[in-house]
Amino acid sequence: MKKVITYGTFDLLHWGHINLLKRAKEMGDYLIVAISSDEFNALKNKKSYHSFENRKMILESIRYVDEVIAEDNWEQKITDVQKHDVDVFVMGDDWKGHFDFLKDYCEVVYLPRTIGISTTKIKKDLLSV
Ligand code: C2G
Repeated sequence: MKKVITYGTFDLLHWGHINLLKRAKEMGDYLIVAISSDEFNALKNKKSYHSFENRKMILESIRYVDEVIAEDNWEQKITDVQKHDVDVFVMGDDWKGHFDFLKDYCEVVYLPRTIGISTTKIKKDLLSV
């Protein structure tokens, strides 16, 4: 079984996230999503609208997602890849190059981001309604 992993906050889930999750799942048979905890979001200078528990519940309901784990820090990726026997690490290409150190442990793939949508854009657009 080919296992894929990806990481993110996935707040205010939108079609750009779904495009990423769909393509990530198509790269294997089993997709793990490591979702940023509220505390880790603070480290990323992000404040989620939905709590970790609710973002986790939403992600677990998506047909492409097989397992959701917590992302608590920047350092856990190598351990995650080894512990979960991951074959492919996938991220949107806004992260291109940032995680190349994982190439010693698994395949690393950066997928084109979906243009025209982001959680930040949603928040901004709603403010101007
Ligand atoms: N994404 C995308 N297209 C968009 C928006 C997001 O492909 N229009 C992708 C991002 O590239 C990322 C994933 O969806 O791979 C999740 O995006 P975020 O929730 O913004 O995650 P981020 O804050 O980038 O956290 O350790 C890695 C970090 O946790 C990534």
